[in-house]
Amino acid sequence: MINIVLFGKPGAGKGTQAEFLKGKYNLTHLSTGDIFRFNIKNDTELGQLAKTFMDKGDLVPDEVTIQMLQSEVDKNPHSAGFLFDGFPRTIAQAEALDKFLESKEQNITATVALEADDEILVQRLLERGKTSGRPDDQDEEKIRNRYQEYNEKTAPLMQYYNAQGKFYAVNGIGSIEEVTERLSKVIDNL
Ligand code: B4P
Repeated sequence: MINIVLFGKPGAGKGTQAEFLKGKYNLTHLSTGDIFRFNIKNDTELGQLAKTFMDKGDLVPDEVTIQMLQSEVDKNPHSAGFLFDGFPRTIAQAEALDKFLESKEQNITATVALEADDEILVQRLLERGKTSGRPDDQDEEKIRNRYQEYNEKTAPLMQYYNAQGKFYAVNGIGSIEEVTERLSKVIDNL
């Protein structure tokens, strides 16, 4: 069983690459961003709460996100492994994930980061914003806030997983196929 964390700045291509990797490695894909957006679309209580944070480009509070992720994992008891996309995004989330997996006698196999320069990613998100309808992609100030959140709260996770000998990074710039190839090389060698 392998459990992979797909890591990277907003717009690095986590969601894009997860679409390919989940099939290739038979993993259950859990994207916290997608789950929040599903709840927003269906106007659930969780969606209404998440929307107030996401629309500004802020992270959704840990308690809510952790609980939601755990219940999604529990919905897939026969999974051959998970691809965590956009989770964890804080040290508290990473610690909670380690503890939760340990309680199931599992662990994170590897965290693989997609690396890219902020300015290229801002352009990608503004481009996506023209068609995605996502409020957090349409305003450069909100996009910049997402990078600030990343730098303050998410970037320390590189050290967290590095200390466990589980951190790998690949270049996220290039064609989608080239990036999939780079990620596959890392996963195949785990
Ligand atoms: P997410 O939904 O996780 O997404 P993301 O950061 O926008 O980007 P991703 O890296 O998946 O980019 P994508 O493949 O789509 O987060 C959104 C928000 O949800 C967060 O800001 C936060 O508020 C909340 N949230 C989610 N998880 C949370 C958590 N754990 N805790 C708290 N809050 C949480 O790619 C982006 C664009 O680039 C696309 O248009 C794509 O087509 C393009 N692209 C991808 N790869 C490319 C390539 N190789 N070349 C050119 N373009 C490429």
